Amino acid sequence: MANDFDNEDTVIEPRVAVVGIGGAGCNVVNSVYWDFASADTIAINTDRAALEAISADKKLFICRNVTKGQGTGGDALLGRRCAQAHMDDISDALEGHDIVFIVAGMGGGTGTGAAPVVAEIAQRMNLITFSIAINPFSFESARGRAAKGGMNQLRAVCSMTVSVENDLILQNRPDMALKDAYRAVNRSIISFIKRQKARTVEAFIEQLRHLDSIIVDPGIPVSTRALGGNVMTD
Ligand SMILES: Nc1nc2c(ncn2[C@@H]2O[C@H](COP(=O)(O)OP(=O)(O)OP(=O)(O)O)[C@@H](O)[C@H]2O)c(=O)[nH]1
Ligand SMILES: [Mg+2]
Repeated sequence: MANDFDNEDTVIEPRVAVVGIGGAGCNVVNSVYWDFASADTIAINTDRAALEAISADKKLFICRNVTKGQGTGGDALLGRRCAQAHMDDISDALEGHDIVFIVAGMGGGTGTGAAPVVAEIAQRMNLITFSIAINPFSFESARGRAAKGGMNQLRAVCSMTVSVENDLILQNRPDMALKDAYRAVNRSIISFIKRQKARTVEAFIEQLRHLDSIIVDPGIPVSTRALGGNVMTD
């Protein structure tokens, strides 16, 4: 049976999700939501009010029986437990996507604790997963050690993890207000996501185009979500 790629007009669009975790991650997702339409946005937080204040295609309030909905107060173990208590909701939200960008600020409790859990779920679902970890300003010295721990955990589960330094923005503009500094860093994260998304989508489509020339063992499942159909395996 000929596959869909015999027809050059076939449109293949892998589905992309940007997942923000905790305050910083959700702020980035909010900007992505208003900035470009070609990615689904998923916001995850233990803080109900913060989640309500932002826009996203899907919001996951992860606090069931763990916090009172007011964040973790910087407790990364609590953030991890919250994500673990909602693993099914997280995989349901990721379902149907092919490429995922996970964004979280390190040093607080939710992003630091929950982002590695989300990255692990995405990897287990065989999604192409990028993690973007925002390192706190060095003046937030108490958060440095927790941030390092979160970053190491993220790297251990997701090889495509990049770190973004909040500090860098203040090197050129030391008197910038914190709010503006956050915005500037978030803008550069969004540019990175756009560029990386374009590259990854292109590579993804190219690989799918050549699927018919790849010998696949019968019985080995091949992800064909983006095809919207089945690929023959013999
Ligand atoms: N670039 C950027 N950094 C941010 C932003 N908001 C917070 N941060 C940084 O991210 C770190 C973690 O903060 P949050 O994301 O608010 O923490 P959280 O994950 O919500 O954790 P808890 O509130 O403790 O549960 C902070 O120490 C800041 O340095 C933002 O909008 N942009
Ligand atoms: Mg928070």
